Amino acid sequence: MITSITPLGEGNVNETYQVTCEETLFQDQLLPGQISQEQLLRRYVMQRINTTVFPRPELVMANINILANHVASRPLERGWVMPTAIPIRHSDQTWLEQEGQFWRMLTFVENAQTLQTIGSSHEAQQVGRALGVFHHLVSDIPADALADTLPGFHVTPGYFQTFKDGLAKAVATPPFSISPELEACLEFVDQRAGRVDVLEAALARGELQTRPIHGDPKVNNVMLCSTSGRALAMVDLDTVKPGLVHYDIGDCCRSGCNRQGEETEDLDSVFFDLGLCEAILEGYLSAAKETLNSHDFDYIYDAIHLITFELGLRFLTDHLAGNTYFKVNRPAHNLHRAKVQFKLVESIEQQETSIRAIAERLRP
Ligand code: GN1
Ligand code: MG
Repeated sequence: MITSITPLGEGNVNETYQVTCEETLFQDQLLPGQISQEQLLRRYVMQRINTTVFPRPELVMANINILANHVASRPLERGWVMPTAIPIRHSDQTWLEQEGQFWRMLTFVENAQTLQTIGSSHEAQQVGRALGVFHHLVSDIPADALADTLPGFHVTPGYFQTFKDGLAKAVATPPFSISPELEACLEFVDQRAGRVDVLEAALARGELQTRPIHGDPKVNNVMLCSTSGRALAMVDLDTVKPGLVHYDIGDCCRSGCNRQGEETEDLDSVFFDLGLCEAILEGYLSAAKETLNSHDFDYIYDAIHLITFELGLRFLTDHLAGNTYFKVNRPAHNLHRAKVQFKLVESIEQQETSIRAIAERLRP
């Protein structure tokens, strides 16, 4: 019996709910120590997939099932959990389409919590380690076994082209005026146009390879044990697909090293925290070092810089398009989000030498 359905998380794309069910278990189904009524409450994560963003949600579910089958066949790190999809009653199908809407239910990671921002280097280590464990775990899934659920997702030159097209369209659609705030953002982007293909060019030269990636390893997609603080799971598996692990490494640092968080109003206080960066990378490499080669280390700085710029560009593009992709709570929300990311980009650029030195120090 369902006892409650409440909104969950801070996602910008899907709609997420926590569903609590009271389940009657027979004596032989109880786990050791499970005796009270309270412990028979079971939680699930129910989501309505945003089909504008994910036009083929059945491929998203297929990828999640590939992960589930993959991890079922191997020993996992102590306590590590991979969320799995719950099939609908009397079927193998793990989603339900009703009135044109796409719903699915996932297992809930118990005794765990997420952080919105990182407060200590121990937390940073664990967030980095979570991504490392995840990459290590999926590193032997052939990249082409996974569907590309979002073609173009994290291919920065593609986002740059979409931005240019969107800007041209907005300019040609009256009434359009460029505020000084927008002007500054456009100039900022223009100055960095020559760097958008740094990772894709390395891929084309064969220095980097396509592998399974998480696609959205930001801080609040890592579940940490509520008692020990140890990383237990990476959630939000919708963007798992073939790609460059660099976008993941960069995104984890982008998100984790911004102590103010993506939604801060206080632009002046935004900076990239070098100490947290070192701890995230240390944690990451403690689990994933053997999946990386020497070229991979060469591009760590570029990855951090590029994904931060890319997210700013995506917010800016959505602002120009009238906020059709990311959920917003005010018309200029995406413009402000873009400015936060661009502030972070500036801080990353100012610390380029130090970030490169950290990557060198951690090279095996
Ligand atoms: C979106 O919906 P959410 O919050 O999990 C976005 C990510 C961005 C993130 C920024 C599919 O993720 O790429 O990094 O917002 N996901 C998609 O907060 O576009
Ligand atoms: Mg996400």
